[in-house]
Amino acid sequence: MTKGLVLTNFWDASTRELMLELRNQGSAAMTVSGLQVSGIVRFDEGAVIAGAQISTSISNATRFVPPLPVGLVPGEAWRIVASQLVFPLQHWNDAVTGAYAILSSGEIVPVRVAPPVLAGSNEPPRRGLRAFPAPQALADPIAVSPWPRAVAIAAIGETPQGLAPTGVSPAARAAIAGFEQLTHALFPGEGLVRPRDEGGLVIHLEEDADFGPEAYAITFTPDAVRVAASYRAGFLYGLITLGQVLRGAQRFPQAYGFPSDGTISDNPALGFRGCHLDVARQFYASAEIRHFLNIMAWHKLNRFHWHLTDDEGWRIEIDAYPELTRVGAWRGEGLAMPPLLGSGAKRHGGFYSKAAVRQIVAHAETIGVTVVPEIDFPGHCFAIVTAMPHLADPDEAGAYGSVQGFANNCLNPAVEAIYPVIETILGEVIALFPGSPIHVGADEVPKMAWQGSPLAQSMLRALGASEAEALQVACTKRIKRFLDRQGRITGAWEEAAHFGGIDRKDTYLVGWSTPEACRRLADLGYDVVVSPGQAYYLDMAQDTHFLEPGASWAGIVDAETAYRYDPRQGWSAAQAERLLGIQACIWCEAMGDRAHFDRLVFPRLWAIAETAWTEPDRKDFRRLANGFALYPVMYQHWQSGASEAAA
Ligand code: TNX
Repeated sequence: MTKGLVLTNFWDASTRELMLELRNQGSAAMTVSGLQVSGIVRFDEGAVIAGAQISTSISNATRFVPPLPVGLVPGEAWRIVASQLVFPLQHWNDAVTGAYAILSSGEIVPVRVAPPVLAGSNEPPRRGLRAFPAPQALADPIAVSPWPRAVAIAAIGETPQGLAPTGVSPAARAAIAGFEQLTHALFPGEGLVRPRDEGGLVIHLEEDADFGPEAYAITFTPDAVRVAASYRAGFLYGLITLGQVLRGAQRFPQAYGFPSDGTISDNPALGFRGCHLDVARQFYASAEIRHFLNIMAWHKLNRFHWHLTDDEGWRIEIDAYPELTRVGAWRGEGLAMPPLLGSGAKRHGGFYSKAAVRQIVAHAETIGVTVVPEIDFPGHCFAIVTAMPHLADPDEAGAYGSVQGFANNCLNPAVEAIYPVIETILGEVIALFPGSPIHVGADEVPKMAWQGSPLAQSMLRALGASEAEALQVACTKRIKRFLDRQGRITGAWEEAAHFGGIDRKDTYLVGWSTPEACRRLADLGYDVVVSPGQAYYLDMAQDTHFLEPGASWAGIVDAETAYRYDPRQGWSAAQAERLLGIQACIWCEAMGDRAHFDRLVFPRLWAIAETAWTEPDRKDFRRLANGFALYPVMYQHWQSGASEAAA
């Protein structure tokens, strides 16, 4: 039962003070003896707190206690002021987003968190997607993104009522089935695919031996359309192009049409066209994942990097260790995992059962997407360490902290017992993702990790090294050898190249810290997926303004900046041979509010998808942006307020 407690964050950018005001807006008096908060903001050691003391703190989960229980009659407030924060707030979503109070009776009471207030401003914080203007008539008369390799339209004809694809080869038929599934899911009730009897224009899918796996060609004539391809993916992409062209012509006839004469021939610039989603910080139901996969497929993205584990949660069922999800998938008051990143007292979270994973993998396959699971070792392991505390070095003394403020959040590479556990976990994961690369993390081990572990220190001496990262790489090397034996490609973040690095063969690394770091991976002989935070991290804010959501440690990235970034810029021909592709990353610290998801992910994902597919000299931001109003988004959270409607 809510009792009318409301928490408001007041941020003063000039003094860098955050005031948390807990007000009793109910009708009964209460006595409060504690306030538990979570959000992105952390009240690290060093922060100066007035009005309360911190009684417990794990990353962003903080419990404030007053010097004496605070009696709050209706209308009264308890104020806590924090200054000298190690990470001052940059954007409004950095504030406290989840809270509950502990009454002196011991009762736990939910607290409603009001939108933050910025000192000196009466503007509301921005949430949801800016509306996109209706497309205008530009030089290119068809709506397609990513833009194809070659487009030659001789005439625009009448717009058909729908498409009736037909084909006899197994590849063509599988593509038709995938396309139907995709359009029905993304555009229910539009009748994009319909039988001839209902006005569907016949689309002939014809197999031709000369096409690459994802290539296709379309020939338009007044009576019929032909799609030629050699493989299922090529047919599917040809159909998606036609589906986009049709929707453009139907919805915005002033801007787009459907050709009656002409050709499109197409082939992607890059083979690895990825998007990553962090389901550990915030959990996403299977239905959300399926919808997101559909959105990816509509823009011809073909790799889904599923970040299934992190400090804040373990999201995949492992039969051998049910505690991983029993403990690691749920956060809440009184649970081993505290409420984090906006979750409250009530048990919050979730995980994917094996059946759910199989369904998602099968669905992805149907629409041309390979799912790459990531199980992050040995860093970012607070959830597994919490679920399996016996994996620590029993003689470890002291504590180290991660960038995200978790203590002792890594598996210890010097503890032999971790390896059979890792192999058992990966064995089960491998069985769920037939043929996929397996990404094993290997990122962000704290510099001070394992300093108090005698086992780790003697392993370091044996390696002749002094830095924790050397142990991390040794651990990843061993995991890599296991995956080699299972016949799988190993994926990892860029840190796996440090200290000599893991074996190059059957490996790809995702570069994330800077564009230069990505290029260096190529120099070291790794296949590289380029995903620098400065261009492709979709949790970065699109504007410096405090009331704009997002993070900014890697920079401010609007859609045009993301689009103009050229992943090959400065690469030599030899380096470029190592470029597998690019990937957007959706880190989800801020996505507890799904309005942020829509605002941060779109339209930037479409911009990155076009860079992945379209050759640099064919890119055109004006043409791409002209079509934004056509593309499906996740949640339909649109920004309210007319003044910003046409940004
Ligand atoms: C860095 S990039 C991380 C993530 C965070 C992200 C937030 C990388 C390998 N690690 O753990 O979520 O920044 O932007």
